[in-house]
Amino acid sequence: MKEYASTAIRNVAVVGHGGSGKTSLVDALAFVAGSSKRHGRVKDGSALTDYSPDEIEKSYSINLALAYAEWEGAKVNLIDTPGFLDFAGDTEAGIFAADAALIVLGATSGVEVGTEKVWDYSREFHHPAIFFVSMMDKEHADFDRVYSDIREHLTAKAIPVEIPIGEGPEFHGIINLIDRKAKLFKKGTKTGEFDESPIPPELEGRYDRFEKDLIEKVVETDDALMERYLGGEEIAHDELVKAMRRAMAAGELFPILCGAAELTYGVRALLDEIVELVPPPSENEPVEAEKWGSADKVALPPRDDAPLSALVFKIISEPHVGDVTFFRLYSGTLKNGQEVWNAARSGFEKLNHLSIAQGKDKIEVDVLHAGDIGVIAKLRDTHTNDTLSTQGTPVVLPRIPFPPPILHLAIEAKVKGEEDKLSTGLTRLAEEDPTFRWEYVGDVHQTWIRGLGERHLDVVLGRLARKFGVHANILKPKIPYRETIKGRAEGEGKHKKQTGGRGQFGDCWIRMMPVPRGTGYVFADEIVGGAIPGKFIPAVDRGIQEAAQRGVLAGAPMVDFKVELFDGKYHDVDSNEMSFKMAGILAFKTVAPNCKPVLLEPLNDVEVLTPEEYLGAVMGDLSSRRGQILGQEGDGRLLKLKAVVPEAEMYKYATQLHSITHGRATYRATFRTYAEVPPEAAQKVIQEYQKDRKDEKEE
Ligand SMILES: Nc1nc2c(ncn2[C@@H]2O[C@H](COP(=O)(O)OP(=O)(O)OP(=O)(O)O)[C@@H](O)[C@H]2O)c(=O)[nH]1
Ligand SMILES: [Mg+2]
Repeated sequence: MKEYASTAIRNVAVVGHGGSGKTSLVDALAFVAGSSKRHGRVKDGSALTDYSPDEIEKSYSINLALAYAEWEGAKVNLIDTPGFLDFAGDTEAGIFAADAALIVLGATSGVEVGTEKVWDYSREFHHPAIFFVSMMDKEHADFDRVYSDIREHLTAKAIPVEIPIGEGPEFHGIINLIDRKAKLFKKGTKTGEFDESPIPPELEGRYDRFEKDLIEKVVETDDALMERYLGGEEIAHDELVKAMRRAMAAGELFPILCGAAELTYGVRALLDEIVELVPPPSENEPVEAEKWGSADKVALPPRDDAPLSALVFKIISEPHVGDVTFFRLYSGTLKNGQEVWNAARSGFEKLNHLSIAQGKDKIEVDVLHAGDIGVIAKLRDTHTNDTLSTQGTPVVLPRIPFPPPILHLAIEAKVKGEEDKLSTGLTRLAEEDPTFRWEYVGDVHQTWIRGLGERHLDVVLGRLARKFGVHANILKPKIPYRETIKGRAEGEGKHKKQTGGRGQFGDCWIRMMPVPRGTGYVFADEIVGGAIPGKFIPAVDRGIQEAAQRGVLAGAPMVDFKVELFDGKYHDVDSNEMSFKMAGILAFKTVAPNCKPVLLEPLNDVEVLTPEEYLGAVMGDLSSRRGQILGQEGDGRLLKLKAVVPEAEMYKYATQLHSITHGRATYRATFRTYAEVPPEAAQKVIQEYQKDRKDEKEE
């Protein structure tokens, strides 16, 4: 493997809507360049970057994966990312680790929800972007429509630098608008070979229009060029490319190219443009890192002689290999076998078999230069988002902002007794995937898993079965209700037992009343004159707390109430702590039902991001879920709708929202507060609880 200096590297994240042709394009880029020996296909499960067993089974990408194409003296690192929003964590990590985005669109589908998402991500990180309209060979392919889609939905700064010759089954060539040449693909070509020819006469008019648009867009970004252009001067090819490169780096211009990845049409031109237009890491601004253990910042320039810094952006466990760590080197060099320092975990890691990845294949290298992307197997204790540096200059790089989980399901091990295996597996999977979390929710006695969508959680459960041998049943998550009281009352709890010798005796009088929401539980000792000896009073308190774990309506914990213990009786011989605890339990059970108990439910703050056309449908659906609409804000193409919705009504919301908005809307729900359940809904919950209890008793 040749060594590539920082100036000869290009880091490109290949992104786009699900099924837009990213993986096929990555495969074609690596194959056409000669860096990958075989042209794989998603359909056969042989695509370079869809190699995990679940990807092969499902024929879509789940994990980000790496490939490279050596072209014109440069090494183009390609990060293939998944298009489904359920795996947006990897998409975001891939864009973060790259220097530019290659946004793939299907020639028949144009801009879709996923395209909008990746566009937003790439803007968030201020990455230059190239659009590639793929699948030009598909029936109903329409380049002009995709172009106007991009302009309308994403940016007016996008501009074609190529136009197709023929569309759909007639697609057979490309005209480059800068070098005035037509490329006619050789039928049956395996590596995108073409014959160069003059522009076909019937396309000259169309060509002239696009060429003029392109030149005008480019000179607009450069005052000096603009002046010369308006003065009637012809701008030379090299000058245009230079201006375009600068404008692209500054986010002022986004070139559009086209082709058909599966036929390898247009792939050579795309490689040319990537090498020519995407800035190498050596041109990046220094990254601002934190000096470990201090608030000081250090600027790390993308140079070999700068202190070492590398960010781990993905860890995946691969069959026969174990954990493979993907990292982006931001500064300094890395040598095979070198020892590095993980400051956040205070540990050294030895980089044995330092490699780069071509899909699942790992190619060992001697050294990597600043800006390159590499992989390493079997690190001891390094996690996604950790920084590798040296102990002499310990630094922490900016972290990838992974999206938080938006949805949860409850699960149980299918086979009783496998609970430990289940939790071990879930813990490992959560380490591997920063968008996946799990917890045991004591309130409802259920194990909850959280992720970005049903497809995401489905994949996680598939891995749980395959890698850890635990099969799980999916359950409807129970709602963690609470109970509280709205009135006050008082009463007695008397525990008395006479069994032969020494008996048990405890008697207490309590008063219960509500306290403000969020206070929890308050106990006041108001005993005067020793009606209950001081040593027994904490026992009464404990008894009440224990009883309050199961409220009087639906067995939910009771909260936000105060108990005043104001009187009682004791017996010199028979009284003990146990007796007074029992008295406390009985007192709670007697008094609480007389205090106007009510059921509380968790409410969520819900934010839905939706195109305006679906606003009515989204609002209607939220209202039918007892949602209270708080308002809406304009946010460019999308509107942000804010509402408060009971957790109990959120079940399968992701699926419903997807279906009423054709996948165009996304949402985020976060716990807001507990509030009283309206009487009718409360009645249902109480009845269900009582029915369950009856069933349990009968069993
Ligand atoms: N006709 C035609 N089909 C293509 C082309 N490129 C990809 N496809 C097909 O489109 C489907 C999706 O392609 P992928 O490469 O898996 O798309 P992707 O963007 O990686 O999909 P995700 O990873 O799920 O987001 C596959 O069935 C491919 O065979 C193309 O250039 N022409
Ligand atoms: Mg893919």
